Amino acid sequence: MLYGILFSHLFIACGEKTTDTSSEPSSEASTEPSSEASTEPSSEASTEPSGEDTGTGNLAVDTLAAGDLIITEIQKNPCVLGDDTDGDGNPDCTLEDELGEWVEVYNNFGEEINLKGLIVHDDGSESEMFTVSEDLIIPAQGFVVFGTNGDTATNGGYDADYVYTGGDAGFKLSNGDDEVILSNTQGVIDEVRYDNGDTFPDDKGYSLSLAPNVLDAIDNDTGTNWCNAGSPYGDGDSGSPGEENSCQ
Ligand SMILES: [Ca+2]
Ligand SMILES: [Ca+2]
Ligand SMILES: [Ca+2]
Ligand SMILES: [Ca+2]
Repeated sequence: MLYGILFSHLFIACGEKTTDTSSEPSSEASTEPSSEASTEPSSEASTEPSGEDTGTGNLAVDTLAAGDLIITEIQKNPCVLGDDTDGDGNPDCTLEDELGEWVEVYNNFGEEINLKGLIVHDDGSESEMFTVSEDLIIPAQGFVVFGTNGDTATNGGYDADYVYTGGDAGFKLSNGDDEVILSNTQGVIDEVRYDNGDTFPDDKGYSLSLAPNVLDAIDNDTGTNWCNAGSPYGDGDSGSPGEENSCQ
């Protein structure tokens, strides 16, 4: 092999086969790139003007403006009540808080959206955030569930559409007061700032649920528009991850 290459180089170097070798590659070079160049860019260019299309038929997250997504449910204090193991007369949580947290978001835009690039964060330190790093389709008038743990055996028994454990995902839902903020490069799409039970519900094992008749990114700023979830899921907590809310 090496000898062959050396040999052909020698030939070229000696000028023996200059006409032969120069004619062959040049004809290949002249036909191939030109045909590729003529077809590829034009097809790409024709899809691009359809705007923020992600190439898969769904609109990109940067298309969204304030109110186009709505935070509808926040499981800040998952619990799954079990036996009274510490003997204080009250049943104890059997689910580790940080393994069972999740947030539900509703697509109010009217068209399917690819949420890749959505930034989910709070008002605190920069570590309390994550960016959706892969394609994540939210249907029109549909939901996605962001979960801290995708294992249904240890997360309280719900299906996460996107798991934010690991990487830059230090995102936690305080059991007191905290914020959930959805942003793209244009700004904030929706935010909810829940308090420590002053106006928002505050019961362990029940997700904070936006009343189903209040599907609005402004109205979800008001604590009294939220309720304790009215139906059980998974291992026994109450909530409706991925489905329309109900109130207790
Ligand atoms: Ca928590
Ligand atoms: Ca937080
Ligand atoms: Ca809001
Ligand atoms: Ca729900």
